[in-house]
Amino acid sequence: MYTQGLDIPKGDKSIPVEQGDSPEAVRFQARIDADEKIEPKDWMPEGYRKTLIRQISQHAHSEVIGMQPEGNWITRAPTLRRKAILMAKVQDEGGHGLYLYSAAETLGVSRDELVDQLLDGSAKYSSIFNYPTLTWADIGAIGWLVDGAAIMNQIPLCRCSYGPYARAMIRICKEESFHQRQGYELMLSLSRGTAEQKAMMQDAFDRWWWPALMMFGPHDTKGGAEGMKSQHSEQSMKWRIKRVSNDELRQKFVDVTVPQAEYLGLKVPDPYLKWNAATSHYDFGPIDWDEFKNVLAGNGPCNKKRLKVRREAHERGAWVREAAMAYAAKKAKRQAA
Ligand code: FAQ
Repeated sequence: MYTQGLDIPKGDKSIPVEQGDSPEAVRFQARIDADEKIEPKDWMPEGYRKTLIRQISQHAHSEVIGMQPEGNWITRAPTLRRKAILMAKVQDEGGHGLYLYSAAETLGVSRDELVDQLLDGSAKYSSIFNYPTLTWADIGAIGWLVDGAAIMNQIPLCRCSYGPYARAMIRICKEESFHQRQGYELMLSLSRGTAEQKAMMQDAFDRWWWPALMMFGPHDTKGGAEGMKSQHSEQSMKWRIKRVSNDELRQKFVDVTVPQAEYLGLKVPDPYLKWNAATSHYDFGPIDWDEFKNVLAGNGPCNKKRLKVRREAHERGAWVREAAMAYAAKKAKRQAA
């Protein structure tokens, strides 16, 4: 949708590979510093364009792969109301993927290229979607924690310097906010249920808490496993693609979520979790970065299954793409006649 009529030059040689301190680069950074939005046809350093394609496409892939863990429960939702909500939510995630692929396309890359990178396993998507949904309580935990973490990370992206990404994020955040609330409301009803339901909720919370904290990415400064320092934050913050650092967002998420867990009667699975009156934040224990690295390397509990399902869905959808292309060609021919 965004790309209609944009005529973006692919691999345009007039855009220098290195931003350096050319007059264009200086003007570009001044525009960023003045909080101006950068639009698709504006001059931009190649590194800025590549960083955006990487981040936006990873984000799009996450939304699309993220449909699977919850989609797994649509046929088994306990009531018609819950089923209708879950179907709408999963559909929303697919829609988010589409807005994001469209935003990435404005940077001169095609959706086909991006989808191929997902299917051949060379593109990343969020670590969180490689964990299984074992019980119905996982659906509540995902809405509350995963969408909760996603909103925490994505609200600042509404102020991202790149116009098409920032505008896509505004709509996405509105929908994510509904998703988070439905997840919390689901947990709230379990918290008022039987002892078995409460135990199921605690079990889901125990399994999703740490992976949710990993969603924010590596530490701003070195910590945990070898090499687990955010590589892109410094430059992305300078370009105002990212507005708040990984660790700051993670801390905000912990501070907001712990009281919500307590209200539900849940125990946070972290022996080091403690309110720190001096900093007015919760201190929390070390993240298992080896687990994170393992998931990113393709060895999480569900990585292989997620990609297999996605590849099969893509193959099964080939006839739809072919039919759409044939229809577009027929329409174009009629218009030309
Ligand atoms: N998983 O230098 P940084 C959702 C990678 S959407 C996998 O800090 P950056 C909605 C990172 O890509 C969830 N990889 O990187 C929903 C980089 O690798 P690379 C997705 C991760 O980009 C809910 C390397 O580590 N949200 O949940 C992860 O500056 C329910 C170094 O990291 C977004 O994508 C991770 N968790 O910061 C859907 C938001 N963390 O590319 C369905 C937009 C880091 O060099 C159901 N993205 N890596 O090979 C962002 O804000 C950023 O890209 C970060 C990472 C913060 C994720």
